[in-house]
Amino acid sequence: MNVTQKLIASHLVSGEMIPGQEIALRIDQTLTQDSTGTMAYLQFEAMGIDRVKTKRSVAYVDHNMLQAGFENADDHKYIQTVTKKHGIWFSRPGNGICHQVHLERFSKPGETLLGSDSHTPTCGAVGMLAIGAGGLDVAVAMGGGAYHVLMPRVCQVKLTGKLPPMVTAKDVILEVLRRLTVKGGVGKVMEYTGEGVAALSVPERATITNMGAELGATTSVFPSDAVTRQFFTAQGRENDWKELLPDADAAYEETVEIDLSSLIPLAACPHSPDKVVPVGELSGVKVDQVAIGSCTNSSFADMMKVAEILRGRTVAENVSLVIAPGSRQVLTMLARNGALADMVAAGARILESACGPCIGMGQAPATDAVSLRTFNRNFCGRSGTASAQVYLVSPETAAASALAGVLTDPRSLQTTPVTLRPEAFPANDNMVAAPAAPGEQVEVVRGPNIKPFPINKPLPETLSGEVLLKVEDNITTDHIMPSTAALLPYRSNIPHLAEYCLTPCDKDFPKRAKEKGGGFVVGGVNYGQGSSREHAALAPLYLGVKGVLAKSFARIHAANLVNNGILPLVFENEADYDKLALGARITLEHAREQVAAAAEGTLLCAVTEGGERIALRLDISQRQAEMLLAGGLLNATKEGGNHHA
Ligand code: MIC
Ligand code: SF4
Repeated sequence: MNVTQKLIASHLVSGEMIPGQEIALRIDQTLTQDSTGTMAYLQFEAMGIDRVKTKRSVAYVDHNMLQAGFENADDHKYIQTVTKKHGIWFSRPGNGICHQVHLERFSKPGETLLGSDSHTPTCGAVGMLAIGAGGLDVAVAMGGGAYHVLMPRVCQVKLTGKLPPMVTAKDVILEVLRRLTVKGGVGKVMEYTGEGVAALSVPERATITNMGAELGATTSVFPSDAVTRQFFTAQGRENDWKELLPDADAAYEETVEIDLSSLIPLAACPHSPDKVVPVGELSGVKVDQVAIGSCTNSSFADMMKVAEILRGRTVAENVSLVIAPGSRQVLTMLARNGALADMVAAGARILESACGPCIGMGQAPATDAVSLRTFNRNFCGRSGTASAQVYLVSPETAAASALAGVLTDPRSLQTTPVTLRPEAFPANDNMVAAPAAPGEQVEVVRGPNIKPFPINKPLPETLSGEVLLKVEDNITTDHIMPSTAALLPYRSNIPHLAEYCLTPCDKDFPKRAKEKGGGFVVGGVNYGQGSSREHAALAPLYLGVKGVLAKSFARIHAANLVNNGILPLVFENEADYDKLALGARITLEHAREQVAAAAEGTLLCAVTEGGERIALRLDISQRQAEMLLAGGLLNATKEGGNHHA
């Protein structure tokens, strides 16, 4: 078996390990962050379960950090108290970005992790099966329920050779994205193999597994080997380590080969992580902002490489350089060894250890600005400035360009930063609050910003409505439910958020949806790529969206739609996309019968006002059909289903 199969086989609750078939997995650990967590805990409370049943569940506060009003602070208080009550660990604000901290302090080779954030696969770097999902799925897992996912195809990424100086793990994953595109990983686990693996440190592996999310992959995984062991020893957690290697005769459904020694510095151009070109082709492009950090590239080693490049120099006059170390552990190390002083002396603006600019929480670039970021997503508008041009690059390219003021290939620098593998990290979990003892009284504090969330009704006999919006390929959840410093404080207030739903595509969408009493959205391929935010289903639900008709869907978003009773309908003939215009009326007669039959693979038939028949597929399991009939997962559970049993 390969590593992925071993992880799945050891956690299989039901289903067969045949690619494409639904399997149920036992979940050992969960994580949430604050922008999806509030909703996940409201849903967990709605399930009426007293205490989590996982081995470890951790709630992080790292996204909604700007406290421009009471809202974010209120949500933090809610998360802190609700987690204490139900047996969940609470990583306090300032402790760091969920994926970085979880990797450092709680990851465990051989275990499963389900997180309400699409970059949860980061912990695949140490041989975990780490998957991103919607908040409701994570709530179910906290309650001891299995996680349902399609058995993935396992794609081996065979690494040979060693990275040349100034070429980094970021360039490896950018190369994979260049070759496979943002939908190339759908339905797959990317498993890294080959002799090149040993040359990559755990944080380097984590950059690769983290940004594997941008391929649309179910997750990415590295073996747990001697390098992993050294990392665990340095974290003071050697007992948490165990070896996990593929068998010598392990088979894979697909193979991609990468010779590390042939790679060069790469950049993803606006506005997609797969628009990858060599940095050299962009050299000389004037840069206005450089942002270093995020869960992709904020490890101690990344920060040290940046500090070394900056030492004794000054950031170019036309550049604003911001740096956010990924965790308090990283920040502590930089403060102790003086690297922080080097960064500050060079003119860097130091941000707290959090997501920050990656999710538009501050540092929105100027109008038309060019912003270089070491992050993982450069979707249009995500930075908070619609006209900004965001490029994704390695920390080395970012630092070199910050000094030069123009996009610069870091190989032109005199310095040759080395990869650091510290022998001991300062491990201190004093900012992770322990849950209350069973039976101990804890009052859950709910601020006025927390509003009830919408719950769907059972599917009616006839589903009818107009096309409220027609969009193109690769629509992201940042289009469906934008996240900016202004909107993130309302993640527990769906009525407010809904006013902005799909507005980057059409500013009149919410108004139209309400006027028409709901209806349908029509999309292209890979609809809903990007984040795990369930709000991209909850806000449409609030506006009356009954179904989305698309050429194909991103995995997490499709699951979120089903969990909320919205039909993710796939065109059987892609050409039918062209037949549907804005305002066209679509009707699905005998919707309940059709949805029930869809689980067996039967096509659905929708009819337009002009009598045109459109064949649609619903790629759902029996379990999901029941959910859609009931009007979503919470209803299905209440009806006595065993979804969280
Ligand atoms: C993101 O990177 O888009 C986020 C913000 O971390 C999201 C979660 C969210 O929308 O809260 C994700 O990746 O799932
Ligand atoms: Fe935070 Fe950005 Fe990572 Fe999402 S991608 S978890 S916003 S740092």
